[in-house]
Amino acid sequence: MQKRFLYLAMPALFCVTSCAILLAQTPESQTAQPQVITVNAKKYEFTPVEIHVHKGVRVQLKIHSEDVAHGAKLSLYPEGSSDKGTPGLQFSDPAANGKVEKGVDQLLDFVPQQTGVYEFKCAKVCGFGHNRMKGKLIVEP
Ligand SMILES: [Cu+2]
Repeated sequence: MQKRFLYLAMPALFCVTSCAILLAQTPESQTAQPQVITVNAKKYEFTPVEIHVHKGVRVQLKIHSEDVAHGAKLSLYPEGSSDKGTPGLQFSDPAANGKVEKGVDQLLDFVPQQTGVYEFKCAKVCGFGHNRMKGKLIVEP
């Protein structure tokens, strides 16, 4: 009888313990609700072309291409910034910035650390107007 109880109790105890450990380990930045913004990209514009976010609030930009493959590459430093030390935008996956995969929405996940205007431009040569395909991310206090 006691053995049977152990067979039942041990897996349950294991479940409860591992769940508690997982919950305790999740950093606050992952549990905090990010500001999710969808940006539509088509030849040769981003909509919206101007994005307003707040310093310290995690942002998820979803870049959706409507025609050919586009993507966004965000400048890591605000316009006019001479300090090239710590980036003003802190990406969870820096490699995602400017990475374009055909048919897949690009996800840029970051926390703005510094106020200012950050330019973003199309990260994939998409035609004659590619060089003027740009937008602005404005980080407010
Ligand atoms: Cu382009």
